[in-house]
Amino acid sequence: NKDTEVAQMKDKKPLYTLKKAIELAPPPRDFIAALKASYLRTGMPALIAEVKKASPSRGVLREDFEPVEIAKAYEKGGAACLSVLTDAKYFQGSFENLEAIRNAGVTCPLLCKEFIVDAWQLYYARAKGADAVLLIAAVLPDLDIKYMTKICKLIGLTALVEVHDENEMDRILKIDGIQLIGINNRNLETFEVDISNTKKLLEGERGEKIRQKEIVVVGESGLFTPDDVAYVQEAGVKAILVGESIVKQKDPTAGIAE
Ligand code: IGP
Repeated sequence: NKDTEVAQMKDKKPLYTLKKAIELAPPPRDFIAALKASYLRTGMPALIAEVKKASPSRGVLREDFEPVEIAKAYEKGGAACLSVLTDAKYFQGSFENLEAIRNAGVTCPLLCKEFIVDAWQLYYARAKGADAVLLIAAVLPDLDIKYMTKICKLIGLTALVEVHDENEMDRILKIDGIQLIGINNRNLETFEVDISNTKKLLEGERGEKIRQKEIVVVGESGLFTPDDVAYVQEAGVKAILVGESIVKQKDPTAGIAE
């Protein structure tokens, strides 16, 4: 599991070496500013395009997977930001992919898509070129979310906090300083996808509070058609996170599949 994996990685790269690397690294790119700029320019939800080879629910999505080529194609195709899977076990991703994309001259801000269970991973992600990280409410207690969002701020990372039900949304809305929330339409336990989840979690008082706090909301998973995008936009999202539908296309510059 992640804890053992992280313990082994920590042994190779203790925190002080990462802190040094971060001091020397180029400044992070502003993930939220890129989303807002894209939304303002197009009037459509900003696209966070995901570089993902495989997933536990769908298996290998693309045999000829070339992460750098896909990232460049996404950027050319108008993505505001990119999400790069680094988890090896379930998604066949890697930090090498993240670094390679960063070093290939891609200018979009990069989200490191990893199961974060330990603050050390935040420093590691930043050292490997990430501009943003994912914090999953389903696996992190409130205190960890608070602590980790503070560290993110200190080291210049944007935290995308992911929720998938009302209870998680309510927990996160009580925490100060959250700027970016992702609503996952996929249930991580059953893998069932239902895009009405985005709408459900933005209704009523919850939506009200999100607008008050000026939190940017990302609709995540299971988006395939322009109708899907219009539906989540109507629900109130300013950005979408799309993997399968675009990674599978012959030409990933073509945007969302019809
Ligand atoms: C993308 P899709 O259905 O377009 O491929 O989904 C993204 O939302 C999904 O990969 C994802 C994910 C996650 C993966 C959302 N949250 C957490 C790993 C871990």
